[in-house]
Amino acid sequence: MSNSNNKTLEQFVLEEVESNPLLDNDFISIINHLIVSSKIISSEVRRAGLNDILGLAEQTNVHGEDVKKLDLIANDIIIESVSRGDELCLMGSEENEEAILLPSQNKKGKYVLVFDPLDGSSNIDVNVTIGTIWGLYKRLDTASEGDGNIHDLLQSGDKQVAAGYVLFGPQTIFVFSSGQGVNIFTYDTRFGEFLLSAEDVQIPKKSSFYSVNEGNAMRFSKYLNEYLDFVKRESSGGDYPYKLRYIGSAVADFHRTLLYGGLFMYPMDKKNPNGKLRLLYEASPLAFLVEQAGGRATDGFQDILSIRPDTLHGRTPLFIGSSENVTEVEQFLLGKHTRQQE
Ligand code: P6P
Repeated sequence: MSNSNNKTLEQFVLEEVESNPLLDNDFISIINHLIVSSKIISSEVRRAGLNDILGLAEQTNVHGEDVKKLDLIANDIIIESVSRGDELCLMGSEENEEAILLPSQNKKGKYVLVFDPLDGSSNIDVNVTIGTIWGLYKRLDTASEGDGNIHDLLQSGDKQVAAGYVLFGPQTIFVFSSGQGVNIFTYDTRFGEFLLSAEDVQIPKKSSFYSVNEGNAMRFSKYLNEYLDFVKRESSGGDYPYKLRYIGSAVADFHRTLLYGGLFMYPMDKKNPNGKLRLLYEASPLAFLVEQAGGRATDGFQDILSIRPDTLHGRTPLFIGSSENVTEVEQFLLGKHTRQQE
């Protein structure tokens, strides 16, 4: 991971397109739309306590979950921003039950965008880091010029052209990869620009952090609880016990895992056999990024990037992070863990 000075995200993307034949000017435009929406959402998030947009929007989303006002605002900002261009032919959002068509007057492009406009929304009212997660695909028939269809959205994560997230925390940062490594840009309010702050980020191969809501442990499988017991035991080598960190905002828990290493998981349990996180617009984009950084992401048994969503809002268990930490939990889940405590 190297730092760089004063290179803006726009300049960086221009260079990427020059070096990657799979990318084009439409890709540049889409990133620019996401930059604009991220700056506006950042402004709304930072003023949330002042302009009466905290609290529930007296609505529930397609999953019956209480929707915070900021969720809706962020959703509208992203849709409005990307709809200014003609690069997309369809969108999918956590906040919309159905796929989102572009305005009829727009020429339809060859990309489709999926996103969770504001992940971690249960933390909005208590000023904990939240963020936007997005994934970008080419439509299945790039020669088509009409609206996209649901099949253009329901693609496995390994088909992503690019993926990223924007974290609204102590800093506002824009993290993305177009398949050439993971890069981090920090928003400098002096210039109103995202500036490159870390290039080609690599996740540690192994680390002693684990991240899970242990409050659900009574609903976890026997094998997963054996893993949770294992990582809490003292070891002579000093690698254990692991340290538990859990924010309850997947995008923030993932970002810490990307930089410090270890394992973030939202497992299956007796009440939620597919876990809680959404495959298309949460797990797949994060899995794309972690693999670009040298890490792994699985549902416990298969790579996340190989799973094709059946529906727009389908859920998946998620085990994501350092390659050795993911493999370690996988061995327990498969009942194959034999190494005794050192
Ligand atoms: P729990 C936030 O609401 C979210 O969707 C994810 O960002 C987060 O990882 C998860 O839910 C937290 O869920 O059950 O631990 O509160």
